[in-house]
Amino acid sequence: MTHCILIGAPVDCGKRRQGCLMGPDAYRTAGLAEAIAALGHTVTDVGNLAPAPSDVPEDSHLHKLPDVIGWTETLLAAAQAHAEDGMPIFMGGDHALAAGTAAGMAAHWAKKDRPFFVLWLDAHSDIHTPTTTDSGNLHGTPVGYITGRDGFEMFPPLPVPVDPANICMIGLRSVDPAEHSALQAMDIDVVDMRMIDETGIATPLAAFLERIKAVNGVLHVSLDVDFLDPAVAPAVGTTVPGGATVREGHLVMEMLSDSGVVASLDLVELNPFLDDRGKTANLMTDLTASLLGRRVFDRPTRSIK
Ligand code: 4U7
Ligand code: MN
Ligand code: MN
Ligand code: MN
Repeated sequence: MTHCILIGAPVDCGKRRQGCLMGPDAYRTAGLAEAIAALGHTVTDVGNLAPAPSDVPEDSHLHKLPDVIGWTETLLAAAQAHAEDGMPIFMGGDHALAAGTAAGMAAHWAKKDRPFFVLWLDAHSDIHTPTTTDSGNLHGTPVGYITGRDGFEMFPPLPVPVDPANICMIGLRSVDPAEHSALQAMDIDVVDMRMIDETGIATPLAAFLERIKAVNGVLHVSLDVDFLDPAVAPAVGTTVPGGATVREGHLVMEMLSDSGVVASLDLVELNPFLDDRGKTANLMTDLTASLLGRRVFDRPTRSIK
């Protein structure tokens, strides 16, 4: 039994297309809390947070920089405050929020002397810095921030960097040249769609989970809607064809559930304005239920002679 803490983070400043601010309420409408409670867990919804005020001036290239910085400050604090009580589930909001959530969780687990890992489920690597981003959209930079890359001097000081060797990215199929160089230099575990096609998604994920278990580590999962194929998850601004299937998504979540290492979760980039009769919000809710133990059968279901 897990105590789940639902935290609304209606962050909508990490990119130009608006709508992610409705994300937390779409998860509430889809029945996220009820789905988790039905699995025997306890759930508290703490409501929606708001960004801290920021003195940093607007930037001509970086979209809504002061807002992103304010949210980072709020979520750094919220993650550390709630991590003590159970499993924080951050209902986004765009992916800019993960700068605060993942860095806050890293700070919490550093105090407990537990090795900290991040699983990044995304079409994109989000490892830009304010200096390398061409779009100026800061939802493409949270991995840059949490790994302590240069260029984030105007952001809240990073409490503790995440070791790039402890990050695994699965689902990649849109990586900018500057991100490509950074990934190669940084020793991040990268599983692109081709590798998923060739080996299946379970093989690289199992290897990563074994590494975490071997050192008694804990895992923060950051699930971007665009990890999934846009045909099954249309409610996202940054659609990239050729994404994970519904079953690949569930398999990842079921394996994460079995591993017992997941400490916290981001649900990001859901834009309910672009959804098709709640289909994406429902799928993200079902995936979260799989992560928290929903099963059709306990394995093995039967033995074949
Ligand atoms: B998301 C992009 F150029 N790399 O920097 C950029 F392709 O959180 C996309 O993964 C970033 O959705 C996508 O703007 C951020 C682009
Ligand atoms: Mn992302
Ligand atoms: Mn993405
Ligand atoms: Mn770069």
